[in-house]
Amino acid sequence: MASRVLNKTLAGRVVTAEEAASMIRAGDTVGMSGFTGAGYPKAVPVALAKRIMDANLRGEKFRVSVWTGASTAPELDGALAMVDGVELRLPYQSDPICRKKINAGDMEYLDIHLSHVGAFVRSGFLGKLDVALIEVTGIREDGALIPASSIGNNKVWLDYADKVILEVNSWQSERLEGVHDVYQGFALPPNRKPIPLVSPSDRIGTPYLDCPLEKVIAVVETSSPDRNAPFSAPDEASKRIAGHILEFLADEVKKGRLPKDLLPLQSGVGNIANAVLFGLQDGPFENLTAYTEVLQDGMLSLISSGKLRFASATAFSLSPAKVDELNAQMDRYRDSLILRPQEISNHPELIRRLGCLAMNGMIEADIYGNVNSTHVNGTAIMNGIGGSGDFARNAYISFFMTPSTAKKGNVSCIVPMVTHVDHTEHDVHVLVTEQGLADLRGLSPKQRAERVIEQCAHPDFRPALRDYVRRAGAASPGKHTPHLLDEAFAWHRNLLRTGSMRTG
Ligand code: 0RQ
Repeated sequence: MASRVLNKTLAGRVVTAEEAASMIRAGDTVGMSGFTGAGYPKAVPVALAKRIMDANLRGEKFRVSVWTGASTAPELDGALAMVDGVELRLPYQSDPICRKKINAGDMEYLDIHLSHVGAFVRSGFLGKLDVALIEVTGIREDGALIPASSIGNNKVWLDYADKVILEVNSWQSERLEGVHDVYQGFALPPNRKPIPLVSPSDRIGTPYLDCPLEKVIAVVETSSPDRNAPFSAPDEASKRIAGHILEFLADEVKKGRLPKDLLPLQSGVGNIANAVLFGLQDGPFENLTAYTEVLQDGMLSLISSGKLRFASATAFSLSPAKVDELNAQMDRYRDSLILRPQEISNHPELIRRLGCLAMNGMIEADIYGNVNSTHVNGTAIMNGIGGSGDFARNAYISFFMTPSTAKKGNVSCIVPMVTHVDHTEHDVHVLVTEQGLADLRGLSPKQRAERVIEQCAHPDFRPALRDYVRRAGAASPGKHTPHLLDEAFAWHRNLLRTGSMRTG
């Protein structure tokens, strides 16, 4: 296969993954590409993990700090965590080995809003970036980089790293060229200007990433697929959650509070998000748009059926079958989608301006509407906040969704007080479980408690929650948000002790 490194200078810097990995030093901070398992480097992290393992065997400590766009894959997060090679990780991960190391206290983890990462690096808040390790689809003759299946933080890594290593992955479709839109106008206060985007389809940048050639120390050629998981059909609870949301949206349109074609959709990843997208497929809404982080199978299906007019994101997260379909029909899809840097896909200014409808998963919510998206029982991280905070705080309507129970029905996902707060009662407009939907807009805390329990809690846990509210209302010293603090946490203590929130 012909090389995709068309620039002559960079063609002279092609090396093996092992040679490239040898250019990364112990203690370096490495900004890697990758967002929800798309567009992450696939060869150098594995070679680096091998190098770290060899160093460990010699009794030497060798760790790096890893910054990415969001979650990556076993070849990156898994491989490096397995050899204890990661000192600090940011901003979002969902890797089981990483999770274990973080929760064991063996890896530092900075769980920050996805939109903040670029700005924090530009401002110098996170310290120095030594190396950028970026997967691209190809390098043009003029040295311009054709981005891959995600953009994430690649621009900021390329701008701020001292040295750059490029992985040119021939598995990525060459027809991705032209899909991306890389905004060039980032600035720090007091020089920031309005970002000129008023519709999800606006192009405000260039199709390529750029990087001074002298910074590129190595180019590695690869040919490996993204971590594309096969698609699993939505389960019954997810379908019911989707049904409640679609009914609610139709009612908002009827009341004149949403236009007929709704507002730009943001949708998280996973079973429930997919179920909502599938529901939209059969629903009454036409001419939809999406302004979101991730384009999953359901989004592409909505585009191909003509329901979704345009989708803007920073990454794909597709099943192998959908990747094939996308690549085969890229010319058709190209006019209907854009991938942007995550500083733009998740920008609060733009989310607020567009009036996104934000739909994200959660671990638990409390009766007053505070949401925990990240921690199991208050201390152990699951994944991270990801982009949910960027969207929830700034959305036109912010939905949080979960099955009403977890762990075979032993754990209520509606509790008196969440053990960790990612989204406060002020940012949460609508809670949805398979039991029903609680519209919390315009309600006081006590009114919210009643609605959340009656609409969202599982019937098995409703009596205990009602009892809690009644007794808290009587005994709580403050009557605005009544609580019995010891008892609120007894729910979680029971879970720690017995693995269940059920009493008796
Ligand atoms: O654990 O698999 O070990 O049993 O949490 O739960 O039901 O499979 O749900 O995959 O949709 O994830 C909030 C984690 C939900 C996700 C979260 C346990 C449950 C299971 C997963 P097991 P499910 P999902 C877009 C926006 C934050 C980031 C975000 C998430 C596991 O949606 O990470 O929104 N969100 N980003 O058993 C104890 C409870 C539990 C519980 C669930 N109450 N107590 N365990 N679990 N509820 C994407 C990006 O930003 C990139």
